[in-house]
Amino acid sequence: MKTIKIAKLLALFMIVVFYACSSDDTDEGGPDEGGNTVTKVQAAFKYSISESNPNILVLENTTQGEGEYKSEWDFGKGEAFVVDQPGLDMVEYDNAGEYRVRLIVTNSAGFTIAEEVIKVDSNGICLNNICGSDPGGDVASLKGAANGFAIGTAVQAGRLSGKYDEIMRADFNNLTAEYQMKMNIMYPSQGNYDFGPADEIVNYGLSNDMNIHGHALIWHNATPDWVENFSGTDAEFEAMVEDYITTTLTRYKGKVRSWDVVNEAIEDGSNELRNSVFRQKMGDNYIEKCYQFARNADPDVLLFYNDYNLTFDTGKQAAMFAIVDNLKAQGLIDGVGAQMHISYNGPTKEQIQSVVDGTVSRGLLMHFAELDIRANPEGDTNVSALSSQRAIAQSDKFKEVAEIYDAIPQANKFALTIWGIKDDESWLLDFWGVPDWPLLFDASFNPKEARQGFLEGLQ
Ligand code: 9MR
Repeated sequence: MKTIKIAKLLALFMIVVFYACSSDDTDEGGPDEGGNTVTKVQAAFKYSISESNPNILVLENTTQGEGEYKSEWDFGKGEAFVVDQPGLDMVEYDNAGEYRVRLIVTNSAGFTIAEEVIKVDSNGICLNNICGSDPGGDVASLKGAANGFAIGTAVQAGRLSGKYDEIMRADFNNLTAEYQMKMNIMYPSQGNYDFGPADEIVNYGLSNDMNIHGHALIWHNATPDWVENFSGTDAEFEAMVEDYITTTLTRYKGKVRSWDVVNEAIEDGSNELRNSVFRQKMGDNYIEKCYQFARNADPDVLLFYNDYNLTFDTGKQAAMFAIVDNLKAQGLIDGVGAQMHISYNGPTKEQIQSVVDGTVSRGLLMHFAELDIRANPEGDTNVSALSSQRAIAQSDKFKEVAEIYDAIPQANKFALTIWGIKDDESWLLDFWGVPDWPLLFDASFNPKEARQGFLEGLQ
């Protein structure tokens, strides 16, 4: 079993190749000694993790340029630059931390830089920058079993200690605030931001080597009253939204890895854009405006569009991809969040796969967000406990979802997020008003069969 796992992991290391992003200085080039115009050479490199040693980064200089130029590496360790050698360069990272790897290419016109940040943990270089995974090892933890993607949970600032803390540190490496990073909480009255609970969550996550997924900047269901009843002009409204997005993203720059910028913009039934206050005041293109504000505020943060019922509702899925394609054409989106509020008996595997396929074919990151699996979707009010039959069916569905996610190409993997820790605190209980047990842990924090199924699906 373990041999198979290791072989699978090695295969994975071979396919995962990362392309460094490039930047250059402002110099546009100039004449060489012969009077010919020389242009700068654009630095470019790929990297992968060594098949034989997870602490070794394998670098390939893929720069292509005319004439004389020099390539030098900065491995991000605070050491002198190293001149690039023909063939692959190997560099070992033995200490946990974050390293900025840069390739600097210089000619007579100036220099350009390609760079990539890598993360290292006790298991070596983190695949896809997701630390805490050790899929080749004997894994009992969810995050440890996941191949190059994060396992997330929804979290609240009041639930960061005791058993919550114990479970989160053991199983999860990605956090989404369940409600405290939404506009009604972070911007309760005009001109007064309150980032207290959000800060607690972000700081907790960062001090435990977890990624933070910001959720959700613009959502019609978490818009404060003062915004719903905004008293200024439309131009003032838009300036206020820009200030809100800019202030929030600037505060969490380098801390929050990704944001749901607009959440659930599609109207139920019609699949038209919801007529939210944002649309009314900023116009039909309010979505792209919000993503542009986010991109401007933090060009490095990953931007997602997040919505529900994208699996079985093909009309809604098409409407979502239309929004996403428009954003993508302008370079304003990095990923799709498909909320997975599902049931033990549906949607089908094929329906779930369809949203994956659409996302992968567009070259975007896939987030399975907000996963919970209803065990009582019939709404039976007479059931008082989760039957063993339903527990198994639910566990099988968790396993299926994990398997579907695990099979996504590495370059499109991001995170699979469970919407809460324990059954009795799921939002679904209030929402449907019937008994249910939709999560991985029971009311006493005991792992359920669902957790076992999910773990097996990841392995
Ligand atoms: O589960 C969340 C609940 O605790 C909050 O009170 C509510 C309002 O902020 O949001 C719930 O989460 C929602 C998520 O943010 C977006 N998709 C639907 C989720 C359930 O309503």
